[in-house]
Amino acid sequence: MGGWWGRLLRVDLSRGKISIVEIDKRILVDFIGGRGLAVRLLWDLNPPGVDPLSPYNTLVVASGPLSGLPLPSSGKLVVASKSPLTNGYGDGNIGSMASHHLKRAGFDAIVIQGRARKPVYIYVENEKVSLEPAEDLWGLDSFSVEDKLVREHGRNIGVLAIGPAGERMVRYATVVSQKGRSGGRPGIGAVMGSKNLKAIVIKGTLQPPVSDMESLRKTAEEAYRKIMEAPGYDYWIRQGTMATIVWSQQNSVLPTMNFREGVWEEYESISGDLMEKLKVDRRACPYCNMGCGNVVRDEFNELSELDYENVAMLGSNILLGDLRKVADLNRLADLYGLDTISLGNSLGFLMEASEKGLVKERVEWGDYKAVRELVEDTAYKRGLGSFLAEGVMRMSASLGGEAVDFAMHVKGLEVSAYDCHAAPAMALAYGTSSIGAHHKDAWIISYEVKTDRLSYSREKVEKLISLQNIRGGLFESLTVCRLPWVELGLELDYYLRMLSEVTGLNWTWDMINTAADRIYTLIRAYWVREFDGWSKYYDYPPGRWFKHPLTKGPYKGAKLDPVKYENMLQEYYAMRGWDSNGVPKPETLSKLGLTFASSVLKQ
Ligand code: PTT
Ligand code: SF4
Repeated sequence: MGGWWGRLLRVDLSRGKISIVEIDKRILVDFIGGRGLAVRLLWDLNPPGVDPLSPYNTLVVASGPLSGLPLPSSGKLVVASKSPLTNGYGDGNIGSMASHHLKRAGFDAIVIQGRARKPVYIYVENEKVSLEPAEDLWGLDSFSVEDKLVREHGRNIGVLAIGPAGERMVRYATVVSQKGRSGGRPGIGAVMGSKNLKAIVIKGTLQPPVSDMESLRKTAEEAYRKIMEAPGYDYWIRQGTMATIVWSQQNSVLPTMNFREGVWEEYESISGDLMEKLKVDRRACPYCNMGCGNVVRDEFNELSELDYENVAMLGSNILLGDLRKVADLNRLADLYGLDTISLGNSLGFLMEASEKGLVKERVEWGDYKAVRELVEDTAYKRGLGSFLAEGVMRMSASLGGEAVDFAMHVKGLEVSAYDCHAAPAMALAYGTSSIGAHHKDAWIISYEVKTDRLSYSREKVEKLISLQNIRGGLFESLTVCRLPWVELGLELDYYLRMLSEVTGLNWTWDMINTAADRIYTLIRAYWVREFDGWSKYYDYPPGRWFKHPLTKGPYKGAKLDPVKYENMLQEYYAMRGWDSNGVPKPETLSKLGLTFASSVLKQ
């Protein structure tokens, strides 16, 4: 069978022990790879209730069956662990040569446990694996680390690294690669830091196993061509995700003033059109012919790679209407290894708390100079930065009272850049996402704006689950970029074909949907296992969207209805086979081959 090596690289940093272990191919078929494989490994290897920042937490770096092969946008990988931000399952997806090299080194995933006594990095060259001293790298920003490692090992490597924020275990520290790709929003960079692990360097030269190379080559050629011939291709190449600023403004979902509003009069000051004028280069993840990395010159003439989420969260959400300044904050976030979405939320929360007199410090909306210092202080956990480094759930808990309502998070993960006052299905998508309030599992907002926008219909719940299965299940397990499908309409059947040609198995949509259900349900079981007193209220979006109506724009007066939201949530649970508290039922676990989770959930 092609697609998987059936081998994991295990590294115990406490003992300095490195081993290669076989993994049952049945598990690989059932969980596909990436996120699916990661949650299965975390379930097995992590002791229940483990402290995410302790040596006993496991960090997984996982590829998928299409990784390492020249297929459309296949150069991504998943980093996953128990999250120090949410205390539940956490992962992120990074476009990096590390994906190519991991697969070509002969491994499906790397599993890292323990804590090194002194800073180290892991060096993998096919089967030759070593722990290398990293005292001279500790303290460096994520760009300089990569530069240094490239000087040491040559250009033909993949690097995953942390910056100062990961070292100091900021709860939303990320893993960074290639100076502008960053993943692991729920603090996967902090987990690396807690292990004294500064970087992972991978060089792989093997040919991944493929069942039918000739057919695969033809399918890939056809798919690449389809992408380039898509009507939206030229516009995508110009703007990439930055086109979403205007779209969000038009649809009243642009996060503004800590998600108080969904429109902003100054949106043109951060728009995709303006970005085009500042654009000096375009970058792409490996194997991608859609290259959406928009590189601009920032306030200090430095290069910064912009995406919608970064610009909305560090622009409209904190009322900073100057794209070069926003680009500077974005570059700092990459250098330090801070998630821009959680950072933008934490800053917005602080500004609102300051405006309301809930903190003694004064931080004005849009005050670039103050924010710039605060970003650095957050990465280094200095002064007010130590407060920001905790994320909005903990910041609001320490202030108490009304602050809890305007802390924009679900399960501790800050909300990504779509306002939901007038978008009930998107609110449910955040509520039931597998890592907290992230849009990656279901960007249902694009469907919602085209249908009966304010309804809480059953169709929306069905659509949500099908999107979660494709985006959060299929793409996160294949570890392939979803944007050729989302943005340019590449038919999903191409992925089915490629998966069949690589593995030699006859994949059907039934098999994919069952695997996706299995993955989603095991992730839910993992959350329930880790939370004493789990309840459905963890699946509720922030209080603001229920209590504070929009005061501007086409949806002025809109807010969510708690009774209708609860009905929608119950419909969602019923469709997934979970009980009225969102806990998977024993028969659902059994149907999905997850009976091993049953006894744990019963406890
Ligand atoms: C992703 C989240 C996103 S989603 C964005 S912008 W987006 C932010 N990017 C950050 C960044 O940059 N620097 C930083 N310091 N923090 C950042 N936080 C935010 O992280 C990203 C692209 C994008 S750009 C999107 S939508 C798609 N996401 C995919 C996904 O999740 N899965 C998948 N199979 N394909 C995807 N394709 C697209 O990839 P997280 P990347 Mg990212 C700089 O990491 O944790 O998953 O959160 O990975 O390689 O940068 O590509 O408008
Ligand atoms: Fe990377 Fe963009 Fe290509 Fe996706 S579309 S693989 S995010 S460059």
